[in-house]
Amino acid sequence: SPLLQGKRGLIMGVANDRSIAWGIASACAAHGAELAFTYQGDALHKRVKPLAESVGSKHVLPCDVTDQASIDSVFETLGEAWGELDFLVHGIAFSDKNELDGLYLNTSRDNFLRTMDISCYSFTAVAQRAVPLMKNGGSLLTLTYYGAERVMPHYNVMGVAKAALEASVRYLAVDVGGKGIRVNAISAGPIKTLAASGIGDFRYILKWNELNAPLKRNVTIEQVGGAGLYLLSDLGSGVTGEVHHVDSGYHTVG
Ligand code: 0WD
Repeated sequence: SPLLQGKRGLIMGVANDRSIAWGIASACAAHGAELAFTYQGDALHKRVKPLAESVGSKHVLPCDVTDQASIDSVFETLGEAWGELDFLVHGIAFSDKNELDGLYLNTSRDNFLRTMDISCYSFTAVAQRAVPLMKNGGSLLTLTYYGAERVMPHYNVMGVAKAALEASVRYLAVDVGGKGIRVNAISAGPIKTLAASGIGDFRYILKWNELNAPLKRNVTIEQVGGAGLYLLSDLGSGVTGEVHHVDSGYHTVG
């Protein structure tokens, strides 16, 4: 039977049909969830709107997570339309691509702060607004990468931001656990998306993972979607504060 029947979820970070957030959204929709989507900027609206409509979504809202007023307005709208929220997916990250190449040593202060703001703090910022709407418990999910744990070529400041994001998953899990709200991250293997195209030598990283991961292949957004469904639904009801690897097993050897 559908795992998310009667549940309502907000999906943040769909840029197109290759986005990891879209893989998770598709799995949730297939299991009966009612979804709302946010998009960043007018250019992405025309891509996200048809995707959202294809899964019957009535709420497609602009949100730039660097702008607190824009975050507030999303949760005001959802509060009025739904009154409550069951789950949230955060698939948002950004860094200047000039610094996703070469040395971490050369990271600028401006890009360090911007990367941390968009890729780490934004999850805490949306959690702050989502928690009051999770009146019957809930599940918050973000996306991270192995570069948080080990040095990966060119991942640089994004690895530092993901390490902070993973720590924030643990702190948030403790803060909201008493309300029956769970907080987890999926550490996905490399997938060719818009955001990944900014990372230096990404094709090489994909090939490296394919050759060295235990499963000898890269992961798909459908596979991340399956793990997302588990963490967002009652199947994952005993799991919180976790960083779950969906990476063909690469973290066991890398
Ligand atoms: O290999 C990969 N693709 C992996 C991605 C491996 C492991 C983890 N991840 C993570 C990413 O770091 C990110 O947190 O998964 C998450 C989703 O990324 P994605 O699906 O790879 O990338 P994409 O489809 O580009 O979606 C990320 C989106 C942005 O897309 P672009 O490419 O336009 O930057 O994050 C959104 C935006 O839609 N975004 C913002 N949303 C609101 N406000 C902002 C912002 N300021 N900045 C970026």
